[in-house]
Amino acid sequence: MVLNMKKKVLFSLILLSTIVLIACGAETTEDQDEFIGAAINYTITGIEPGAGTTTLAREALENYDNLSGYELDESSTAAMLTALSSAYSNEEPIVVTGWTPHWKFAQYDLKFLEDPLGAFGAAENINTIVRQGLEEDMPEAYTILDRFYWEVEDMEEVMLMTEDYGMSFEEAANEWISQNEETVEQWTEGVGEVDGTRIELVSTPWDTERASTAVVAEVLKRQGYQVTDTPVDPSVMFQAIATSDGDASVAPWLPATHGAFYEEYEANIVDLGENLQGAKIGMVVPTYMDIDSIEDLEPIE
Ligand code: PBE
Repeated sequence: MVLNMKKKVLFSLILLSTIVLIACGAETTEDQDEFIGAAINYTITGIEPGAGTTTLAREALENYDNLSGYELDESSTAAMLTALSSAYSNEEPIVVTGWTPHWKFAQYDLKFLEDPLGAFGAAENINTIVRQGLEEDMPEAYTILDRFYWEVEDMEEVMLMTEDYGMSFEEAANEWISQNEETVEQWTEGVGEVDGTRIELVSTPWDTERASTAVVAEVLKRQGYQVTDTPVDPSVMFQAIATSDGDASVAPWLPATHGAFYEEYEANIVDLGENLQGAKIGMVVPTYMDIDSIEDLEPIE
């Protein structure tokens, strides 16, 4: 009798686990999509309201039919990274606005969602812009700024030194310069020294631009310039260069990220072209999520 009871329990357990297994196996990708939209509360975790990425994310929510009614949580890069970290450690779904170069791609397994409407552009460059008249007023600085060009890996090295070794951006820039003298020599070759001429760099507050601006600032200092750096919102950065409040910026992300600001001020700035190629922005998710495209996010019922 007792044995019989045990058998019954065992049988029920096997039956139950079989049902559970079948149910799980039957879950299609589509079911998971439906789960994702609701699970993220139909909310994309965004960054600063003034970021170019935010402008494009707002447009994406308007242009993708399936995202109608979704919200963009505009807060800060730090808040986005905190949300990403906690979702990631719990393997919970999350969709953030993200970009590369950035350490989050080294820290976590992440992927950009495909963007069939091109809401976030394709490959981005980072450009150097200067105020009108800089070439005549500060030819030495102009030449260095015009020549300044580096690779994604270079920028990542500087950012990594600040992340992993707790260096300031100034320290990291100096260290990078001492390890890359030949590259720096290409920017400064034949350029005369100046005697304390003031130059005002304008930048944005993200690590990518803190890294590039710190390197350019150090190179200009070694040439004899007295350099100031003012990090501001992207729109203010373009405005400052257009009105000659600032002299130069190595921070514009183009053609998409800061495209709208660029167009507004294009007539009154001098564009010296790319200083880095191979940047990218978009909607980013952990690779454990079973969606590949922005269009896979299910519409609100
Ligand atoms: N970012 C990093 C900035 C530019 C650099 C992509 C977050 C933005 O304006 O969106």
